[in-house]
Amino acid sequence: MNYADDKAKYHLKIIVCGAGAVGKTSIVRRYVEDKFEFNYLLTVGLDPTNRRIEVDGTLVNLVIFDVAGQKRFQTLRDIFFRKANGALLVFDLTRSETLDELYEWKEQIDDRLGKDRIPIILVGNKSDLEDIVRIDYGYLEDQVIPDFTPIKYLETSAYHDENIRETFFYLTKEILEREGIISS
Ligand SMILES: Nc1nc2c(ncn2[C@@H]2O[C@H](COP(=O)(O)OP(=O)(O)OP(=O)(O)O)[C@@H](O)[C@H]2O)c(=O)[nH]1
Ligand SMILES: [Mg+2]
Repeated sequence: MNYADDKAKYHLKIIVCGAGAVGKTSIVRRYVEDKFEFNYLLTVGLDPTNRRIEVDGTLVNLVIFDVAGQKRFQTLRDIFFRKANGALLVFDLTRSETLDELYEWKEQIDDRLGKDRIPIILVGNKSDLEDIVRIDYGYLEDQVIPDFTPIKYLETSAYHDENIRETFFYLTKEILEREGIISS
């Protein structure tokens, strides 16, 4: 695959972390291809794609690394984390156990890249299912969100295309601001 984008001056690596079936691939697919698939096709290994984004007049090429959430595919994690500029930490709003696994992802980010060194957005996905069952927001606000020190917490739906572009926009903007490329 070719990630070259001559018009973009900056290339940022975004990693998408989270347990199996939380919707990592669906979020990326919605963002890059504007498509959604109901069938679960689990990711094996690494699956990088790219998309151009403009923030405050600055053109950026995002190289988005989607990864297998299932623990049996952990061998490629070195390449996955290497030189990441920002991360999405994704859990499934209908399955609280996916939050427990997110603590392990956060630990790996801190270990490999330095504690709180890269900006993180905490993403609660599948917000379209909230009428069925969802993790209590008060609990998230009090007990969970502070643990991840995210720049933002966003609830998304890859299915309904809700907050997907916003997620990538806010993360990119924060990275560019921290690098001094755009002013805050
Ligand atoms: N209702 C609903 N279903 C979703 C949403 N996002 C993903 N799904 C479904 O959840 C299942 C898993 O989605 P994936 O995107 O493959 O999950 P993943 O995190 O990439 O899983 P792994 O590759 O195994 O780590 C699929 O059946 C999707 O259709 C959403 O926003 N709403
Ligand atoms: Mg996947």
